[in-house]
Amino acid sequence: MKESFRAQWEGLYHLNPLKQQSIHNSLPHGRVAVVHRTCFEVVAGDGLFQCELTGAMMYGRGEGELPCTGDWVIFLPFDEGRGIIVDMLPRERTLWRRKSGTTSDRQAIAAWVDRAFIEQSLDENFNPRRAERFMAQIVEADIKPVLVLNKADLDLNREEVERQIEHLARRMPVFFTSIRQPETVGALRSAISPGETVVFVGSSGVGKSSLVNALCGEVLLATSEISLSTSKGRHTSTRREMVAMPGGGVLIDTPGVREFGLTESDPEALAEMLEIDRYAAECRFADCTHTDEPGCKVLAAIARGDLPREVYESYLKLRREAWRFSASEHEKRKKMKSFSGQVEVAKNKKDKMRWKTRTTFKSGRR
Ligand SMILES: Nc1nc2c(ncn2[C@@H]2O[C@H](COP(=O)(O)OP(=O)(O)O)[C@@H](O)[C@H]2O)c(=O)[nH]1
Ligand SMILES: [Mg+2]
Ligand SMILES: [Zn+2]
Repeated sequence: MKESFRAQWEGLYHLNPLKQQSIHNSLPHGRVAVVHRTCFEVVAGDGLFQCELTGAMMYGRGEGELPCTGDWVIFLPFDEGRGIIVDMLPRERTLWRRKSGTTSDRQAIAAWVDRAFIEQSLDENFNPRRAERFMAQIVEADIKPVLVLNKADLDLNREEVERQIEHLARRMPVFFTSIRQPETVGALRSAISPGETVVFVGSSGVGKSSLVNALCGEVLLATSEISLSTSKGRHTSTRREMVAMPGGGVLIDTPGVREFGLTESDPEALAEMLEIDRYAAECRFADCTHTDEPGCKVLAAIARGDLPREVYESYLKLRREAWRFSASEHEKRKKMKSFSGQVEVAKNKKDKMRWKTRTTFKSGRR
């Protein structure tokens, strides 16, 4: 059992040097494979552990700072296959989901990600605008994007699709896949290097879980078909999000993510990603917003038909969103400041009171 476990996770399990920075560095560490409500399944050097959090871990952090799939945690093992998480290593390359539409609250989806596969299916789900949005957020998180267009067996006009993603194909690798065409799955598999962590993002139903299963050559994740069927033969009762692909690579499946807003604002990076910067450099004004200025070369490129209007509109929308987000972050920090200010004032008052009582007491004794 342990042997096969080791073989399966070989390539995933290595020492994370950041562990040394933790005060708990004498304990074992591992990666979170899936988060249940309060239980974290941790993959470690000698097996899988079902872990809970210590009180300090649970209450000392905001929701966005709780361990997510892919995170490295340090845990105290007890019993067979059980443990308590006492610390979490500082995160790198994290993918976030924005929580409730307008606020800037965010929740971590996956951490320590090297590449994100933006998956869409070649039916009504295909949407270059959404792919642009995903690409923008992924690149901002310092993760490399890949576009995976699945269900290539369906007869969507391939040439038309290729025309619509021309600009995206210049920014990231593109794969056309189908779980019914093994050679396409094989091509994607050979693009995944040993030891790298790949997260699958995209709407529900595009075939993320199916593709992860196909890449691994076995049914590790429940797909919508399996979860709908009542067939008893299938054994997918244990939910997983992170799996090891035979021959290398750690794959993280995610449920359909709808709220996937930009969390940082870097209009220049956006301009580069959507190739607005090609024209923007020549605008008459250095601070041109490319909306109504005279001598704007971006607007000229649209008029000439060199820059697709949809891409430009995508750019404006993402830019607005990024600004709105950074504005709300700013608001939040301001509120926090004034709140801690009030706490200070209250504390000073209390100290003074205490001082007063004490002096009265002392003088009373005299
Ligand atoms: N025609 C076709 N159907 C697919 C393909 N990949 C997945 N599906 C089907 O799409 C549905 C959703 O798949 P699932 O993996 O659960 O999608 P997820 O929600 O993204 O994880 C299932 O019925 C799959 O059988 C494909 O390449 N071609
Ligand atoms: Mg799924
Ligand atoms: Zn301009």
